Amino acid sequence: MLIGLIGKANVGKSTFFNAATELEVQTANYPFTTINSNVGMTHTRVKCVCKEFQVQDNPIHSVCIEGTRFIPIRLIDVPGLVEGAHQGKGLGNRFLDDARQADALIHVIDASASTDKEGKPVLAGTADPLSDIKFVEEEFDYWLLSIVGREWTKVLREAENQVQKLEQLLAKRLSGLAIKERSVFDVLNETGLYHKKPVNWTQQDLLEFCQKIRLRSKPVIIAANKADLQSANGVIAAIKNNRPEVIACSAEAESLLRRAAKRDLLNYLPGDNSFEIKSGKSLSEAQNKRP
Ligand SMILES: Nc1nc2c(ncn2[C@@H]2O[C@H](COP(=O)(O)OP(=O)(O)OP(=O)(O)O)[C@@H](O)[C@H]2O)c(=O)[nH]1
Ligand SMILES: [Mg+2]
Repeated sequence: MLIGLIGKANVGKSTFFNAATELEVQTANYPFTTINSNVGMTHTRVKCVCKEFQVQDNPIHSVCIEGTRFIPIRLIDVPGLVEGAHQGKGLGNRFLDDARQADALIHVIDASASTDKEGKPVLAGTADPLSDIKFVEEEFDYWLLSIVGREWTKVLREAENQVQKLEQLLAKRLSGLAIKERSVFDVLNETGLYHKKPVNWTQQDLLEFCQKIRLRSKPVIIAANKADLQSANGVIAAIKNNRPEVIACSAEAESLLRRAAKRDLLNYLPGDNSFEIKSGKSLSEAQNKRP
């Protein structure tokens, strides 16, 4: 399983990646810190069946810690997007090619509203994370459009020949993106494009096809990052109204907790809702400031 971390520049994607993988890629409070994609391993947690079935852990495939099983997942951190990336703004959107095999996406946003559209730091609470979600999704759709629409005349010719069905022709273009013929078929039907000759498709038809294929083939959750900052509270509540898949998180807090747990200062398993300071451990004043 491969999960792609996408989002606007400077929202905390690489900090999230570091927290999840325990690697140390560069992070900084300015846009385009990441120029090349990073790949690492992380885990998803599920309840283990070891106790129920009285079976032993098989550490080759995953790890069980106190009844919680950690299943390995590959994570890819890509450079940030800005509005107009498909027209070459910022670093453009071609680096999304690195995440083309992703089975699902985590769309990281700066829920504290402290970065503008270009990812530059601004006063917390003054930016617009809701419109960021929209433009990042649009940039993703434009990237898909560049793949589907490349040498479109070739598709038109092949469609005229009728050797292959339309869903086969389009699925061939999308095969490198882990998108199946069945999904293409369903989207063609859902949009009504199945019965419209490709020669009559408008640019808007192509874009709508790309939007629908993204929604179907790249499930996404929104990670509302920087939730440790007060300005994030109202933003997260507002996003939840129309995007219930949003999950509040603080990549920086997660990093700190993991490091402290490694140093045996805390009882904390990655993904726990809370943590405990181990008895007998004395923390410094700075460490005592809980995230
Ligand atoms: N308060 C707070 N700051 C965070 C959090 N996560 C990241 N940051 C800060 O946000 C800034 C940007 O972090 P990065 O991880 O470099 O962001 P990015 O999205 O990878 O940025 P690009 O690679 O430039 O697109 C850094 O100063 C981080 O310390 C968080 O959970 N809370
Ligand atoms: Mg980065």
